[in-house]
Amino acid sequence: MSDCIFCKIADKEIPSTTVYEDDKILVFRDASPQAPEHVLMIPKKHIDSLDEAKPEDSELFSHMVLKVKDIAAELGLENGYRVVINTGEDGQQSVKHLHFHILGKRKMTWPPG
Ligand code: DGP
Repeated sequence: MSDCIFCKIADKEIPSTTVYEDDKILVFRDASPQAPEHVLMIPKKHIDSLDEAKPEDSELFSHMVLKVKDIAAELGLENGYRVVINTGEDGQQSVKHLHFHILGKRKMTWPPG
């Protein structure tokens, strides 16, 4: 999508700090970190949100979920971490390109705000 900021990050039109990359996904540091470690995992393919998940993307989604623990290990999150997928208006999703927040290096609270 030409006007999508995360597509532009995936295409390297907008710079970001890459933590991990392969042919399907990019992991980069969040510009507004909410924890000492805060990265975003995105599919390179544009998908608006989790609400748009389709069966044909099941391989991509399993790849993303299974990569989380590798990223967490690389970031040194051996004490635990939180994965957040804000979805839609009530979920406070501000960027309409599916992304997993991976946050760590502090004790999280519950319930979320
Ligand atoms: P959400 O509110 O769940 O849609 O999260 C969007 C996140 O994206 C938010 O934590 C800030 C981050 N973000 C927005 N624009 C940029 C950007 O241009 N670069 C980076 N690295 N992060 C961004």
